[in-house]
Amino acid sequence: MNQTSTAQQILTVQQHILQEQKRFPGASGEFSWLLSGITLATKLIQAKVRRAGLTDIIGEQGEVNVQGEVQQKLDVYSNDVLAHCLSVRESIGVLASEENENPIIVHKGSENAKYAVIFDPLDGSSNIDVGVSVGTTFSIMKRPEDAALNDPEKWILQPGSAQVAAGYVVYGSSTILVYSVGNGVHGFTLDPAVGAFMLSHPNIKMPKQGKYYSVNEAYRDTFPEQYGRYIDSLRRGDLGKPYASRYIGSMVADVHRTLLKGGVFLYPETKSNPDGKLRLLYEANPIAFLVEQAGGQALDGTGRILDIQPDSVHQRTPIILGSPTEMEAYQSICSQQC
Ligand code: AHM
Ligand code: MG
Repeated sequence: MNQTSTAQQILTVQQHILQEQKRFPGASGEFSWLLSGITLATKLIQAKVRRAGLTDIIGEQGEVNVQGEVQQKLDVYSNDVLAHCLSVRESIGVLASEENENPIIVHKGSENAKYAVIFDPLDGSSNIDVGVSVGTTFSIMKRPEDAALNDPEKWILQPGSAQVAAGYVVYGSSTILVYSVGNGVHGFTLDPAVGAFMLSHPNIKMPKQGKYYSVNEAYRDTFPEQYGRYIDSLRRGDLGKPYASRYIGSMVADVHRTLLKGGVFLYPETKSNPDGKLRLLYEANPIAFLVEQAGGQALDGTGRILDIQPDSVHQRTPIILGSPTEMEAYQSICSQQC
């Protein structure tokens, strides 16, 4: 390989975002500056995650968040870092996080503030103490024209189809950022030697069919009935071969595998979580946006996740997402009884 072809293959996420931005006439650069806040924060988070166990950062913070869950120290650190890196971006007017009860207004009064960023700073954080992958998810909404600066809920209570960008970072055996601005899905691997996210997975498309289903099967008896029949059908091999199961218990990691390898991931209603466990605005919506952009589908059991009109910041939703073949099979079972 000569030097020119090597250089042509090197594309950082910042360069990619700038290229994407050129598609929007009159783009000022503020959107790429906004996204660079996310890439900077997630690099700082991954550095902390990589050192968990070496510093006094694993374990519980001693507080309970708005969901009634015990906050881990890394939840708090990740939330603070994202809030800091994003609140210095002038184009952002509202921040909302899994870890904060209410959305935060930033740059109050600035007409330049036109985006809301909604995030889960460290999803799956209860896995940190045992060295399992965790992740960050983010969703970006544009301020509706009729939304006042001091009405942050109106900025963020929009259906997922209104997202202008969404993505996640998985802190796994490597650190990978996956994002979309509605023009395909692109993945970047952090090169730790240079501290930059490099394009490693251009234009991700889900395989038409995979070989895994991903669900917490311990709750199966409390799922709505169609899910049991669906899982049985996958195990029997009705789609051509019997499926195997993979479940990490960290949504970002389970979804990342499903995006790359195909298959299906589901977290339906259960007895202890009758509305599902995953949160619509900062978990289901960004993931559904990416899955659809990659050629898959994401449903709440019957309807499209991205069509749900939210009514509260932390509302939950059941979810089933996956490759075309698995989702068609689910819908066919559902059409008989759902
Ligand atoms: P969290 O946001 O409090 O970390 O919880 C969300 C996580 C997801 O990452 C994962 O899919 C799910 O909880 C696992 O739940 P369960 O242990 O019930 O299977
Ligand atoms: Mg979460």
